[in-house]
Amino acid sequence: MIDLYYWPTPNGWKVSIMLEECGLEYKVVPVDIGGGDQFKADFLRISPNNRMPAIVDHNPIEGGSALPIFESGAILEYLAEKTGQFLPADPAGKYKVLQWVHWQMANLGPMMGNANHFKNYGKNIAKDPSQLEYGTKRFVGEVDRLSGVMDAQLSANQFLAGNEYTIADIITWPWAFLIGRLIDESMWTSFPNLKRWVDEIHGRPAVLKGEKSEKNSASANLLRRKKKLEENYCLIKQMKK
Ligand SMILES: N[C@@H](CCC(=O)N[C@@H](CS)C(=O)NCC(=O)O)C(=O)O
Repeated sequence: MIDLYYWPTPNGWKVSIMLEECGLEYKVVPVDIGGGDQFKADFLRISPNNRMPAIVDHNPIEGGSALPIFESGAILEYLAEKTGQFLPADPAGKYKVLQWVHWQMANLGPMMGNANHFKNYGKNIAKDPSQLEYGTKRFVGEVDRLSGVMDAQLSANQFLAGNEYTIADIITWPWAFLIGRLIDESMWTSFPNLKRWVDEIHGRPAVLKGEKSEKNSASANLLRRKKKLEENYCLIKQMKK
């Protein structure tokens, strides 16, 4: 059994989609990042950078004690190695895929996160809206450039790392899927190959399940509500003392 420390965001979906694709059994442990769960000592022991997703594999590849892993790139590589799926074993094939995995981790994810911060989230934080202008221009511009990089690659290949669906696609899709929402839905017309790939992957049953299955959102919400009830119950008990 694998514990998935999760909250429904693009970085969380990468791992829920991978677990669904691999057919692995997992239990969702909600990390309510709006409520501060990522700073709790128990979680920091698993993920010292106070970010989800993270996993704990109770049956690690080579046996032994439970194995915690943080950072979605490392998690996907580990699950691919564990199951022998979505990552070729031969070095040439493997690094063809891993270079795109690292590309996503260092480029698309951070640039989209920052673009979203300056364009949307920052409005609630910055006192002066002009403080957001340069950041918005810089990071939205980067997302546009990166969309072009993917579009060019996908004009010559069915998938990001060639003709096979791999962890490069699984790790990139949850962010790429949201580019239109972040910039403008009209951007898709400039990147038809990217759009073709986004739609094709969205049609995969495991992607649909990983992205918004009952399993993830319902159990995350249920567990969150249960936790709140327990916390409230503790509060009431303390107040009565
Ligand atoms: N590079 C990390 C990024 C993870 C990340 O940024 N997670 C965000 C949610 S999408 C988070 O946990 N944020 C909590 C916080 O900022 O305190 C990965 O890919 O695993």
